[in-house]
Amino acid sequence: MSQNKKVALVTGITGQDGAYLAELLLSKGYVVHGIKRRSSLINTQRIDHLYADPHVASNFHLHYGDLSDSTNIIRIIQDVQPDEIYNLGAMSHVKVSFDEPEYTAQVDGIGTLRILEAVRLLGLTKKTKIYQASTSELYGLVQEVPQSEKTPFYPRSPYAVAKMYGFWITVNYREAYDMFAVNGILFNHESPLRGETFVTRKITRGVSQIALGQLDKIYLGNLDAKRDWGHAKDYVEAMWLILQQEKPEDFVIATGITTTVRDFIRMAFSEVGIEVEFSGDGVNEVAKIAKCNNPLYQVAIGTEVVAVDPRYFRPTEVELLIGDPTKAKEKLGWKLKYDLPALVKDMMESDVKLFTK
Ligand code: NDP
Ligand code: GDR
Repeated sequence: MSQNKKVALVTGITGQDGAYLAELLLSKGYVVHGIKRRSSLINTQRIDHLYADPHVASNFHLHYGDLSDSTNIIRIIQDVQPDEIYNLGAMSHVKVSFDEPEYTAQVDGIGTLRILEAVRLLGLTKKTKIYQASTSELYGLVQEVPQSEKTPFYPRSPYAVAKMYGFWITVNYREAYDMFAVNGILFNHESPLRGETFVTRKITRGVSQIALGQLDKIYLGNLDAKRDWGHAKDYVEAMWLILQQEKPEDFVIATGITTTVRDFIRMAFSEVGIEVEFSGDGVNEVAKIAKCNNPLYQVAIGTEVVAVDPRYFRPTEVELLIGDPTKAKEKLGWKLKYDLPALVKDMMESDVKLFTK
């Protein structure tokens, strides 16, 4: 029976996007293979429920692997013979990439080449379609707004530079070997499954804990940074749509709306009935409780709940991202189900529940 089903291989399956994408592909009847890294503690929390469901269990398989290991990648692709590969695996933290630049280049840059070259060497260029997880970080220092498929790149971190290699090697293999290899240039997307050190999740976790009396303050970096935030569930749908096109093409996936980190904080507090007031200049800035409209939470007016800590500043920052999703809407028929308020609500509900337990 499984011979008639499409087979997908997902790198980064244990991450935020890997988990949502695996769920989506299983719901569409795919056989899904994922590559996970060996770790000293179990790292499959985001996908454990996919094993638990007996209806999908036989369609879901995990392989140990690492994007820094060519032979391992070749062997897995040879065994799996995928129709579609989603290359989501990456050292995905921009700030950490300044601490681990060489490793980031190995995994995010050369890792992409390893996938493409494995498909080519194994003679799968006509069978296997490849999705590369490219990023709005490629735009870096603002060249134009909103940013579209035509906007020039100016990467601002070792992460973005590594992803720039990933982007162009994907384009090059498409042109050189006539492969269906494409980039989704995805702007920031978040969810209750977002890693805890990315700013949105750090905020929703922190705000939930403050409301519940478990934490005094959140320390953050650049509150002026502006991001185009969407929901990861909507964005994995776009990944799938990009691989279902007749012609291999790159697409920007974004909401088209940008918001500061400071306003995201306001929105998160507002979800638990708390108003905050900011004062200071971005370096010495703090936020204090101005109003609490929710009797469930005992937070005193005037309490300082957010402070800036320069340790979270980046040596070179990306100040403004705002994407133009016109091409994706027109050609893919891609539609957003979540706007920013719905995203913040989803994340806050999930984190309040998490910490209430
Ligand atoms: P996560 O950080 O949540 O997940 C990254 C995944 O990559 C994890 O499964 C991680 O494994 C895995 N990984 C890390 N290093 C390696 C390695 N050496 N070999 C194999 N796998 C590895 O990221 P997201 O899910 O948010 O993002 C998915 C992809 O999309 C990434 O490539 C990211 O750079 C890119 N992207 C993300 C955007 C976003 O806003 N979320 C926007 C644009 C692009 P482990 O669980 O063991 O750490
Ligand atoms: P980003 O996401 O760098 O855009 O990369 P992140 O959430 O880390 O930062 C967004 C903005 O918030 C500012 N910021 C802070 N960031 C973090 N992590 N922690 C803080 O305390 C903090 N305070 C302020 C940052 O300076 C930045 O301007 C994400 C990742 O998912 C990438 O893999 C992906 O490619 C891009 O999104 C699109």
